[in-house]
Amino acid sequence: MTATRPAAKQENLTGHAPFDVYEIRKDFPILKQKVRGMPLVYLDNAATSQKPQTVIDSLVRYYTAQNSNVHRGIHHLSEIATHEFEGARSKVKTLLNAADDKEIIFVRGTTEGINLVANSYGRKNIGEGDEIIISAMEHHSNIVPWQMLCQETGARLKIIPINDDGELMMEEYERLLGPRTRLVSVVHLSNSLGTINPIKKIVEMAHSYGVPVLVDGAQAVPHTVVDVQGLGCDFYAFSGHKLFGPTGIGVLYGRAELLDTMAPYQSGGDMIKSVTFEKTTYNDLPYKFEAGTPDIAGAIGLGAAIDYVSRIGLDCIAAYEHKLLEYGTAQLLSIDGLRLIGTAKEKAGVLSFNVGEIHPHDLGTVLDAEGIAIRAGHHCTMPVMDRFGVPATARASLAFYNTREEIDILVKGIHKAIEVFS
Ligand code: C6P
Repeated sequence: MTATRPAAKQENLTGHAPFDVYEIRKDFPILKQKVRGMPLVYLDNAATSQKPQTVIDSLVRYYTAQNSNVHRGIHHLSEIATHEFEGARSKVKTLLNAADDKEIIFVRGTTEGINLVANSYGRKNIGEGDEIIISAMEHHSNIVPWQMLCQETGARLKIIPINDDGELMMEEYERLLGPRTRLVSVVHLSNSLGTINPIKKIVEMAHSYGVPVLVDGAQAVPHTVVDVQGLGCDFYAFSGHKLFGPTGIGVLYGRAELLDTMAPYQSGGDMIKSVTFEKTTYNDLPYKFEAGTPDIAGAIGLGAAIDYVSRIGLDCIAAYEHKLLEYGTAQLLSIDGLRLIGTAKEKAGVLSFNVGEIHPHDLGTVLDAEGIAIRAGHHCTMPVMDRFGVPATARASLAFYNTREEIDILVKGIHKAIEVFS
């Protein structure tokens, strides 16, 4: 967008190189677009984020000069593709601070990562009368796989409730943990409330009962520093497309010790060592869980996205976004009749709100006419909507390329919607 650049354009946020949002924006070609004749204001980053030129270039380079299947050929191109693909795995390992590359499994996204654990770990270790703990702020992809497992096995789902600010009620969690608990699966950063959950504490409490923990990191990985060893979690899932990478690629981190005990989720090529009609021997980690030709270009693009955010620094990104969230919160709360949903003390860049009696879809339509992209709906968290007694919210979700000027444009757009509907 062509926002006027404030005099003090550079901010030194964490001791990294000065963070210049206007320079950063130049790396994202889509942000230069006009939408409905207006400069695009993209505030739907929780749904999917935009891609820097380096990610786009990595895909073009792969398909132009490197395209080949991985782990199969002995020819030159296959060696290059395999090297790049496995290089991307190492970048994910470093990003998450996993102990070993073999703990990084490429999947389609967070949804597939959770389904993998439910189907493989779940089917083996969870039975009739056992309990799985999730929370009231989960995305449907961290509810439905467990419901299906419960239906199949006779296990029961237990829900950690949330308070009026959208924070987990930790004393209730403590009450739910017990000898029947077999797994805890919680979101790190809520996509509809912005709440950042105390994962380290959640893991410590579960582990005191010998219970493993899966973390849905779909929204956390693009906006915070994640250290799976520091958190102590057993599984951690995220999606490449929310981390400024391509769609169709994601990651399931799993502790090798647990992954080794689990059966393959899908079967076919690449996940085997040997096959006869009598017997098949499975491959080692991580290939045991990667049946068929993977999304090679997607993984390479994800690697490029990791390089990009690492150069800026995820701590720097988190600090910038936090300031933007504070600014956005203050601006939105200055609007008469606006109700912010999700006011946790520990919060990241998600602004979910309702304005008077205006339906979020109507609000979204007025904003769209101004070139502003937000999401309106239940955000695949219908139980959160029920908890707060609303059918839907309007949601502006931030990324490090968003600016204060864009927040101001959003606020102007909301005022326009109020005029239209009053
Ligand atoms: N949330 C949103 O607009 P996939 O679709 O597999 O990449 O990610 C699923 C998912 C899981 N957990 C959380 C916390 C999420 O936010 C999402 C995706 C998008 O909020 C699309 S519904």
